[in-house]
Amino acid sequence: MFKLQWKHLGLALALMLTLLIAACGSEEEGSSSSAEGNDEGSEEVNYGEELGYEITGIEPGAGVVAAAEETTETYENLEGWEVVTSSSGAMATALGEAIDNEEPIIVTGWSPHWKFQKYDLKYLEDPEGVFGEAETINTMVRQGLQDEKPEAYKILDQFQWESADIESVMLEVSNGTAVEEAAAAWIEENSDKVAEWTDGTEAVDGTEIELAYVEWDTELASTNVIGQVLEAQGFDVTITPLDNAVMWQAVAEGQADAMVAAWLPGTHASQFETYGEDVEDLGPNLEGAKIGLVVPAYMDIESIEDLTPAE
Ligand code: PBE
Repeated sequence: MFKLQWKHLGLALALMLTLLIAACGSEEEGSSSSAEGNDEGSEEVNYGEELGYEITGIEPGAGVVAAAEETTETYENLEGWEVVTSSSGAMATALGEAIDNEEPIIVTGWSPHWKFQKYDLKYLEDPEGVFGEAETINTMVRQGLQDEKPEAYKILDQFQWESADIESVMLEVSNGTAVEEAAAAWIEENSDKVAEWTDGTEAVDGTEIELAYVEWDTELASTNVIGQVLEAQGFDVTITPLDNAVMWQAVAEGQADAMVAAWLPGTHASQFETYGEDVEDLGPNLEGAKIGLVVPAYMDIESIEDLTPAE
């Protein structure tokens, strides 16, 4: 009696499984054939299904992740979508793998970044403006730095470069060069620019300077470059990688002397609101920065609004 029941159950389960596999198989076929046949317009491509309704994020503390999470609430068509956080490195690996296989992927992206030099990518249009407009990357120093370490203050104040500069350092690093080496090479090749940063300052003898940063590709490059420039002027420089909010807090509370990683007005708006009054804003060290959702150019989609909600 028992045996018989089990047997029936086994049969029923096997049947269900077969049906399920068949259903999944036909669904997959359906979605891939619509992805290939793009003559019917981008609405036909259900990337959401292929992506499991997931956006590939970076570190949880990043402003671009917070903004991406906001898009899933602002855009009705992103109902059921999720931003999966990891690290900037993991995002870059996932992007590279997707591109190698010509698969779809949506990442939380930003410029300047080497990925735009290495791959053919595009920002998805953001008609609701969740990611904001062009941004600047500003230098923030602790209060009292000007009085206590005027030479460092002046160099940090004069530090300013272009997207092409930082991208060339980042590209080297992404190709496997140690960041210290890439920074040193850039400094050597750009002595005119560096001379403008140190203009009017005198060398010091071992004054300690603590720079805070986050291990984003941009910040790794900029912090190493300005750190080495300070070192060449006689400073004893320590660079400390922290979480985004902790980086802001460290400068606000004076544990760190400075950071060159404040993305404003949008990306770090909430950190600026919390800590802005306790730091000194030395203004942009780079203009024309941007954040948003980034996809490979081969994806048949132009706007965040083209994505379809999870079923
Ligand atoms: N980023 C790089 C940071 C700022 C610098 C865009 C990943 C962020 O989203 O907070």
